[in-house]
Amino acid sequence: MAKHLLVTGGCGFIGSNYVRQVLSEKVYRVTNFDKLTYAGNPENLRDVEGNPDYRFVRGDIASREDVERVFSDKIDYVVNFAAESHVDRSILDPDAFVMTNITGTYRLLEAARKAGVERFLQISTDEVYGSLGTDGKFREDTPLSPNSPYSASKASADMLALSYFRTFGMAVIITRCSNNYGPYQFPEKLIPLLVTNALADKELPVYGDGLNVRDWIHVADHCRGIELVLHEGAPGNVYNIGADNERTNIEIVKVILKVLRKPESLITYVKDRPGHDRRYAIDATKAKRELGFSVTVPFEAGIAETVDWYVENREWWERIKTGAYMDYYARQYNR
Ligand code: NAD
Ligand code: TDX
Repeated sequence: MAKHLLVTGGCGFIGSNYVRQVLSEKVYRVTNFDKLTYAGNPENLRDVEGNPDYRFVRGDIASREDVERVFSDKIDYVVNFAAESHVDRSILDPDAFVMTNITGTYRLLEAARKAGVERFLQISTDEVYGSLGTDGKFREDTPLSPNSPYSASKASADMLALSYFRTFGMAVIITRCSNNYGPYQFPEKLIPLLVTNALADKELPVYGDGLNVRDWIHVADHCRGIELVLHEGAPGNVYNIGADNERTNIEIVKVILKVLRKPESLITYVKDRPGHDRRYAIDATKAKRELGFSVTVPFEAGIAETVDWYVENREWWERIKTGAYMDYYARQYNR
């Protein structure tokens, strides 16, 4: 009998890429449990809807009843992607971040403990480590020092998850990945925002001096890392995932303008994000040494292919960018 994998937040960016990848490579029964917030888009998985091994259940991870309902079926593995994921929104209104990222993770952990699942993988982020100066990288033993309501809520979820290993012996594992890029990313995040604005000849907003550094990985490599950690990772452990690919934001802007053959005059420096972390860099040595993790997508090829995806899927992002949520958000940020 195929194992039953519960993926939460599978209609979002990384979750939808992961569901598509595992359905094409593995024999699982996959349940995608998603609230369908502004960031959850059923279009992202339209192509797998007819797959007999796939089912969608709409529900909120922070609702005890919704979670109990989904756990009434036997579940072997949980991969928790469901989250409020955008730092700028957490600055405007942290409420949903606390509800989903902390309470929601707690509700899932509790249901998974009662159900006796084999493995529970919490998808965390490098942002829980805070901000780096010019040298060094985040290792798994770097102290947590989150700076935004988003990263503080993710760090809280990590602490809860580890407590379920230490207290109850549940097989909880955590991944902390660097910034992802690729198809189906909501166009509020830097790369899809830049690409879609440039395609519409709109300004490209760059926060502060544009010299903040992010460490970029293609979403397909992140998803392969998650699958590896889910099966090979040691319970109670944290694994960093990254591609050793640090870039300043302004470098990213220039690469995208070059690929699209658009003028640098579109670049507009805007007011900085409050509490803006200066630099992230992930040391993924542990996952490489212990699990044989490696990346397969070189940045130059990955970014060109990603830009092409947005060029070819204009309808997908135009529908989002003309929707109510984007209007609200755009008003706050004057875009
Ligand atoms: P996303 O915002 O694109 O998708 C989040 C998904 O979760 C959406 O489908 C949304 O509907 C769903 N969701 C939100 N609240 C929910 C709730 N209460 N109950 C059920 N479903 C809910 O996010 P993403 O970029 O795909 O990120 C996925 C995960 O990966 C998050 O946990 C995030 O913290 C983590 N992460 C993201 C990145 C990145 O670069 N995007 C990097 C590292 C880690
Ligand atoms: O318009 C913009 N202009 C700009 O200069 C936006 C949206 C962002 N930025 C800067 C801020 C950051 O330095 O670009 C960088 C990347 O910003 P985001 O895309 O908002 O990502 P970040 O804040 O780094 O967080 C992301 O990576 C870690 C994801 O959103 C998180 O979910 C993940 O945990």
